[in-house]
Amino acid sequence: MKSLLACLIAALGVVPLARSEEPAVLYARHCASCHGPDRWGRLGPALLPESLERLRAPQIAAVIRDGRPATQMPSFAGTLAEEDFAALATWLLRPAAEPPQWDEEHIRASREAQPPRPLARPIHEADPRNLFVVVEQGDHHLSVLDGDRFTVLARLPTHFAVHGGPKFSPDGRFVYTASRDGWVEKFDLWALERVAQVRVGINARNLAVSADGRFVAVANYLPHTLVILDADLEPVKILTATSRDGKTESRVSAVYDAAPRRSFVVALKDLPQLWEVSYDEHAAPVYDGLVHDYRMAEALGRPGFLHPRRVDLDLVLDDFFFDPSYRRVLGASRDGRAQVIDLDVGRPVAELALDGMPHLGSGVVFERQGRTLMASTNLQRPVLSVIDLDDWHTVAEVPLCGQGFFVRTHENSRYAFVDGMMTKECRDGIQVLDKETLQIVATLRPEPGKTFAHVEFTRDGRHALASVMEPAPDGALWVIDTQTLQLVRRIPMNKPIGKYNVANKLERSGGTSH
Ligand code: DHE
Repeated sequence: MKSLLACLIAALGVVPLARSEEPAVLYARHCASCHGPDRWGRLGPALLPESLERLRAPQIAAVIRDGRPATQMPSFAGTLAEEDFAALATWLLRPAAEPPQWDEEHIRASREAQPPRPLARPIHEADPRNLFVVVEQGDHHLSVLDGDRFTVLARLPTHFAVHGGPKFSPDGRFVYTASRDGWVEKFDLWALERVAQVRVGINARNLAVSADGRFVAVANYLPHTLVILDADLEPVKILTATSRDGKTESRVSAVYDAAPRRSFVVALKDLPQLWEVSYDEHAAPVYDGLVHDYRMAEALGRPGFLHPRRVDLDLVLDDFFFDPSYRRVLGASRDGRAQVIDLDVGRPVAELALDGMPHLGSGVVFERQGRTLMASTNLQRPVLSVIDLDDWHTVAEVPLCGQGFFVRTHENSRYAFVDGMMTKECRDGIQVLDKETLQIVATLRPEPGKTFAHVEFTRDGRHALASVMEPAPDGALWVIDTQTLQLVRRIPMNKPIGKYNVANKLERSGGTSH
């Protein structure tokens, strides 16, 4: 199977320079391996009028020529001729041969499930709360790793290009993944096997599992839906993301579980709104500014349950961070503004002084000198911003070697780890922040020249794992001793990307994503 590598090779001009061929031929040669032969999306997003509606041909041409910062979209300048950019852009705005459709019938028809084995305990000896699942993008596998012995218990095949964090059931036995081509899979970490799968869309973003374990919500770019499944991946409800008047649709950027609120919070890509969808049967009515909504909800007798409450914003925010109470959402827009939204009052309550493009989604929380702070990287500026969560002021901007991407810490560690995986200069080194002095005190660079990124701690915070994101045989996980900062073990893997510890996620450690 061709991969992102094929795109990069094409971008680097390893294939012969193509000049003024038919756009369809150019697409098949340079774009299809990432965006799919049918333009329905694979590792890259769908490229169809339905998903590109906000972009005009010159803007699309510019993205093809220059690439997109902080994504895996490379620049094709030097590979394609100037006239090819415009021709391809115009061609991409034409309808696809096969119209993209994925409704409830398709979803139901794609579902396969088997009852989990009746086990009293896991079939392995590892601590089930200290397991890691590791997404290996090289050959599309999920590795299950014993977080005490650092041994691989199983490698389970997944669908193409799992993206974003897999999410655990509240008891930690099951893990759910979403792949970019719309497949959701459920794996049993006790029996070490897949137990269910369903395709919920053509181009999916991520998923969230409700804190009570009853629902799995999946955000789709295409179609423009939030799909709510039950724990066995049966569809329960499909919500199309529309404006209040129903006239404008939006791609759904991401969905998060706001456990203390018993709701999903949903980011939209094309509308200045966020949604809150309660999974509490006794949720208060959703007034939402719509009289008929309210009356209908009252008539149904379950006024707020699985019903979107729309929160109006001043701008489109699609990268989110939640404060520990989940009452406040910190959101960033693509054009570099950041705001605090109070979900209880349903509006923005503060602006954040964060120039550039803060990567709030990868932020972490930690305590320092009696204050609760959050730290976020910035996709445009080489700084780590540290913000006081009580009054939103910026405590420090810690200079980094280049723009940071992921940041991680743990309650039991004095350090936070910041990678620079999207930069040329710093992609092979992880910088270590002393959370007390707010100074960078070390850079870990075990394999110079190879991307080294995405840290996750063990349950006790004593060790951390980080990826050498290279295909086999060069890819690996390194185990870091978080007291001495020594690299103590190398575990070979095939382009490992993210890794996720069961207990840290379920116990909502402030040092990691949830
Ligand atoms: Fe991600 C999480 C969006 C590109 C690896 N990424 C997320 C989440 C979102 C997001 C909204 C949070 C969802 C969650 O965890 O439930 N990612 C985006 C983009 O918009 C972007 C920039 C463009 C795109 O292609 O979609 C993007 N992401 C990438 C990559 O190129 C990465 C490095 C490699 C890949 O897998 O495609 C990548 N994203 C990740 C990882 C997480 C993630 C490893 C989970 C982080 C975590 O620790 O929780």
